[in-house]
Amino acid sequence: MKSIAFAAAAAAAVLAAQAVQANTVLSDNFNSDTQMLNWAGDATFSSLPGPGNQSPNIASTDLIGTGFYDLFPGNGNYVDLDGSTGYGNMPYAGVLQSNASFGAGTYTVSFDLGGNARGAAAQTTQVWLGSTLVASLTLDSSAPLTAYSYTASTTGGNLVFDELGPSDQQGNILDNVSMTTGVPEPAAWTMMLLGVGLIGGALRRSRLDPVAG
Ligand SMILES: [Ca+2]
Ligand SMILES: [Ca+2]
Repeated sequence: MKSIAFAAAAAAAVLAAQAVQANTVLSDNFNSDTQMLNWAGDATFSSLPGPGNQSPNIASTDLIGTGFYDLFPGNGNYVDLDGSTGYGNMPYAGVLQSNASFGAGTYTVSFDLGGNARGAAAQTTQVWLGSTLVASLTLDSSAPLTAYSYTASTTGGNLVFDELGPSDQQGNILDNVSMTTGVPEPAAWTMMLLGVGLIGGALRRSRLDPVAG
Protein backbone atom coordinates (compact mmCIF):
# COMPACT_ATOMS: atom_id res chain seq x y z
CA MET A 1 0.00 0.00 0.00
CA LYS A 2 2.75 2.42 0.91
CA SER A 3 4.62 1.84 -2.31
CA ILE A 4 1.48 2.48 -4.39
CA ALA A 5 0.81 5.77 -2.60
CA PHE A 6 4.41 6.79 -2.99
CA ALA A 7 4.42 5.96 -6.71
CA ALA A 8 1.23 7.96 -7.25
CA ALA A 9 2.66 10.96 -5.42
CA ALA A 10 5.91 10.72 -7.35
CA ALA A 11 4.02 10.50 -10.64
CA ALA A 12 2.00 13.59 -9.71
CA ALA A 13 5.21 15.46 -8.94
CA VAL A 14 6.80 14.44 -12.24
CA LEU A 15 3.71 15.49 -14.21
CA ALA A 16 3.66 18.85 -12.45
CA ALA A 17 7.36 19.35 -13.10
CA GLN A 18 6.84 18.68 -16.80
CA ALA A 19 4.06 21.25 -16.84
CA VAL A 20 6.48 24.01 -15.84
CA GLN A 21 9.17 23.10 -18.38
CA ALA A 22 9.72 25.84 -20.93
CA ASN A 23 10.29 24.97 -24.56
CA THR A 24 12.63 27.27 -26.46
CA VAL A 25 11.09 28.24 -29.80
CA LEU A 26 13.61 30.94 -30.81
CA SER A 27 17.20 31.68 -29.83
CA ASP A 28 19.81 33.95 -31.45
CA ASN A 29 23.01 35.49 -30.11
CA PHE A 30 24.16 36.63 -33.60
CA ASN A 31 27.73 35.46 -32.87
CA SER A 32 28.06 33.18 -35.92
CA ASP A 33 26.61 35.77 -38.34
CA THR A 34 28.72 37.86 -40.71
CA GLN A 35 29.11 41.47 -39.59
CA MET A 36 27.95 44.08 -42.07
CA LEU A 37 26.14 47.36 -42.44
CA ASN A 38 22.59 47.05 -43.78
CA TRP A 39 22.53 43.45 -42.60
CA ALA A 40 19.80 41.33 -44.21
CA GLY A 41 19.46 38.89 -41.32
CA ASP A 42 20.12 35.21 -40.64
CA ALA A 43 18.21 31.94 -40.31
CA THR A 44 16.25 33.33 -37.36
CA PHE A 45 15.63 36.99 -38.17
CA SER A 46 15.23 39.20 -41.22
CA SER A 47 16.20 42.84 -41.18
CA LEU A 48 13.45 44.53 -43.17
CA PRO A 49 13.33 47.93 -44.81
CA GLY A 50 11.24 50.19 -42.59
CA PRO A 51 7.88 51.39 -43.91
CA GLY A 52 8.52 54.52 -45.95
CA ASN A 53 12.11 53.57 -46.65
CA GLN A 54 12.98 55.28 -49.93
CA SER A 55 15.10 52.32 -50.97
CA PRO A 56 12.92 49.30 -50.24
CA ASN A 57 15.66 46.75 -50.84
CA ILE A 58 18.06 48.07 -48.20
CA ALA A 59 17.86 46.28 -44.88
CA SER A 60 17.36 48.49 -41.87
CA THR A 61 19.73 47.15 -39.20
CA ASP A 62 23.50 46.71 -38.87
CA LEU A 63 25.29 43.67 -37.50
CA ILE A 64 28.27 44.87 -35.48
CA GLY A 65 30.43 43.61 -32.61
CA THR A 66 33.92 42.28 -32.01
CA GLY A 67 36.37 44.25 -34.14
CA PHE A 68 33.63 46.18 -35.96
CA TYR A 69 31.96 49.07 -34.09
CA ASP A 70 32.39 47.06 -30.89
CA LEU A 71 30.20 49.21 -28.62
CA PHE A 72 29.73 46.48 -26.01
CA PRO A 73 32.94 44.38 -25.95
CA GLY A 74 32.72 40.77 -24.85
CA ASN A 75 29.34 40.04 -26.43
CA GLY A 76 30.42 38.79 -29.85
CA ASN A 77 28.08 40.20 -32.47
CA TYR A 78 24.89 42.16 -31.85
CA VAL A 79 22.38 44.24 -33.78
CA ASP A 80 22.26 48.03 -34.15
CA LEU A 81 18.51 48.43 -34.59
CA ASP A 82 18.88 51.67 -36.58
CA GLY A 83 21.12 50.70 -39.46
CA SER A 84 23.01 52.67 -42.05
CA THR A 85 20.38 53.26 -44.71
CA GLY A 86 20.45 56.99 -43.99
CA TYR A 87 17.11 57.60 -45.63
CA GLY A 88 15.30 58.87 -42.55
CA ASN A 89 12.66 56.22 -42.96
CA MET A 90 9.42 56.63 -40.99
CA PRO A 91 7.80 55.59 -38.77
CA TYR A 92 10.44 52.97 -38.08
CA ALA A 93 14.18 53.39 -38.36
CA GLY A 94 14.78 49.66 -38.17
CA VAL A 95 12.71 46.48 -38.24
CA LEU A 96 14.04 43.08 -37.15
CA GLN A 97 11.43 40.37 -37.68
CA SER A 98 11.54 36.67 -36.85
CA ASN A 99 11.37 34.40 -39.88
CA ALA A 100 9.04 32.12 -37.96
CA SER A 101 5.45 32.98 -37.19
CA PHE A 102 4.25 31.64 -33.86
CA GLY A 103 0.84 30.28 -32.94
CA ALA A 104 -1.58 31.77 -30.48
CA GLY A 105 -0.52 31.37 -26.87
CA THR A 106 1.56 32.75 -24.04
CA TYR A 107 5.29 33.22 -24.46
CA THR A 108 8.22 34.61 -22.53
CA VAL A 109 10.45 36.89 -24.62
CA SER A 110 13.96 37.58 -23.31
CA PHE A 111 16.69 39.77 -24.79
CA ASP A 112 19.56 42.10 -23.98
CA LEU A 113 19.13 45.76 -24.95
CA GLY A 114 21.58 48.64 -24.54
CA GLY A 115 21.69 52.31 -25.56
CA ASN A 116 23.24 53.58 -28.79
CA ALA A 117 26.54 54.17 -26.91
CA ARG A 118 27.57 56.94 -29.32
CA GLY A 119 26.00 59.99 -27.71
CA ALA A 120 22.85 60.26 -29.82
CA ALA A 121 19.50 61.12 -28.26
CA ALA A 122 17.54 58.44 -26.39
CA GLN A 123 16.17 55.79 -28.76
CA THR A 124 12.93 53.79 -28.47
CA THR A 125 12.56 50.09 -29.27
CA GLN A 126 9.16 48.44 -29.49
CA VAL A 127 8.84 44.66 -29.13
CA TRP A 128 5.83 43.06 -30.80
CA LEU A 129 4.53 39.50 -30.79
CA GLY A 130 1.94 39.46 -33.55
CA SER A 131 -0.38 42.36 -32.74
CA THR A 132 0.61 42.34 -29.04
CA LEU A 133 2.94 45.10 -27.88
CA VAL A 134 5.24 43.20 -25.51
CA ALA A 135 7.41 46.15 -24.47
CA SER A 136 8.40 49.69 -25.40
CA LEU A 137 11.81 50.71 -24.10
CA THR A 138 13.40 54.15 -24.38
CA LEU A 139 17.09 54.03 -23.50
CA ASP A 140 19.62 56.80 -23.04
CA SER A 141 22.81 56.57 -25.07
CA SER A 142 24.77 55.42 -22.01
CA ALA A 143 22.34 52.65 -21.00
CA PRO A 144 24.31 49.42 -20.44
CA LEU A 145 23.45 46.20 -22.24
CA THR A 146 20.77 44.85 -19.87
CA ALA A 147 18.71 41.65 -19.77
CA TYR A 148 14.95 42.13 -20.14
CA SER A 149 12.26 39.45 -19.95
CA TYR A 150 8.51 39.71 -20.59
CA THR A 151 5.63 37.27 -20.63
CA ALA A 152 2.89 38.05 -23.13
CA SER A 153 -0.10 36.42 -24.76
CA THR A 154 -0.67 36.70 -28.49
CA THR A 155 -3.23 35.63 -31.05
CA GLY A 156 -0.21 34.60 -33.14
CA GLY A 157 2.37 36.15 -35.42
CA ASN A 158 6.04 37.10 -35.70
CA LEU A 159 8.38 38.45 -33.04
CA VAL A 160 9.39 41.93 -34.20
CA PHE A 161 11.77 44.56 -32.85
CA ASP A 162 10.82 48.00 -34.22
CA GLU A 163 13.17 50.94 -33.71
CA LEU A 164 11.22 54.17 -33.85
CA GLY A 165 12.32 56.76 -36.39
CA PRO A 166 13.21 58.99 -37.94
CA SER A 167 16.51 57.28 -38.60
CA ASP A 168 19.68 58.90 -37.32
CA GLN A 169 21.70 55.74 -38.02
CA GLN A 170 22.10 55.21 -34.28
CA GLY A 171 19.86 52.71 -32.58
CA ASN A 172 19.55 50.67 -29.44
CA ILE A 173 21.75 47.58 -29.38
CA LEU A 174 20.09 44.13 -29.30
CA ASP A 175 21.63 40.78 -28.35
CA ASN A 176 20.76 37.32 -26.95
CA VAL A 177 17.14 37.06 -28.05
CA SER A 178 15.20 34.01 -26.92
CA MET A 179 11.58 33.00 -26.67
CA THR A 180 9.98 30.16 -24.73
CA THR A 181 6.57 28.59 -24.30
CA GLY A 182 5.25 26.83 -21.22
CA VAL A 183 5.49 29.71 -18.81
CA PRO A 184 5.55 28.68 -15.14
CA GLU A 185 1.99 29.28 -14.00
CA PRO A 186 0.73 29.50 -10.41
CA ALA A 187 -1.56 26.48 -10.95
CA ALA A 188 1.39 24.36 -12.12
CA TRP A 189 3.48 25.41 -9.13
CA THR A 190 0.58 24.56 -6.82
CA MET A 191 0.35 21.10 -8.39
CA MET A 192 4.07 20.54 -7.94
CA LEU A 193 3.97 21.59 -4.29
CA LEU A 194 0.96 19.32 -3.79
CA GLY A 195 2.95 16.45 -5.29
CA VAL A 196 5.86 17.13 -2.95
CA GLY A 197 3.42 17.29 -0.04
CA LEU A 198 1.95 13.89 -0.96
CA ILE A 199 5.41 12.34 -0.99
CA GLY A 200 6.14 13.87 2.41
CA GLY A 201 2.83 12.56 3.76
CA ALA A 202 3.51 9.07 2.40
CA LEU A 203 6.96 9.05 4.02
CA ARG A 204 5.54 10.23 7.37
CA ARG A 205 2.82 7.57 7.29
CA SER A 206 5.37 4.88 6.54
CA ARG A 207 7.44 5.92 9.55
CA LEU A 208 4.40 6.05 11.90
CA ASP A 209 2.99 2.70 10.83
CA PRO A 210 5.30 -0.13 11.95
CA VAL A 211 3.36 -2.75 9.93
CA ALA A 212 3.34 -0.78 6.67
CA GLY A 213 5.21 -2.32 3.79
CA1 LIG B 1 26.12 38.28 -29.25
CA1 LIG C 1 17.84 56.04 -34.32
